[in-house]
Amino acid sequence: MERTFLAIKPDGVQRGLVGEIIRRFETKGFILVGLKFMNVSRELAQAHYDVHRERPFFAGLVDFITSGPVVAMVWEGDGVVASARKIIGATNPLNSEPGTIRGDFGVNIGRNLIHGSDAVETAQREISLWFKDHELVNWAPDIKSWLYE
Ligand code: D4T
Repeated sequence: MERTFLAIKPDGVQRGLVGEIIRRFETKGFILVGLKFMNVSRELAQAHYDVHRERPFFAGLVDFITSGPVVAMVWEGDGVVASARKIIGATNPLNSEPGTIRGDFGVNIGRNLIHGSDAVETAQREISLWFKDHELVNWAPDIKSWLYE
């Protein structure tokens, strides 16, 4: 089944939004398969944001993601990559719809609370960058037949 990588950024952690953010994916019906609370090394931050290496905001992005602990997660479910991006909202919280995480809790593009993989291939790359195989839990919740036909 499809998987995505999500990370609650240091602003989400500092603002006490960890439970609120996780709740949104959990109650939607996605399945948590990986979770860790961690400080991010500059090496990992640079690898994660490699596509933005030439962008003017790259250095600030690396400084920010390494500035405090983050919650790194892997979630599973049909269509979870695109659906999680909808739950998260547009990159700039000022443009994010109310009801999305960024729309409800953010006001600044440099403090947009959470990262979510933007495509299935990106998710695979990010999951293997952030998690070792043995850190992912393969399980099926007992309620799965009430989530999927
Ligand atoms: P992430 O990758 O954090 O989930 O964000 P998005 O996928 O929604 O957006 P992105 O990759 O284009 O940007 C990554 C990260 O950089 C910050 N950013 C972005 C910024 O500070 N200034 C900018 O002008 C842009 C475009 C916000 C998210």
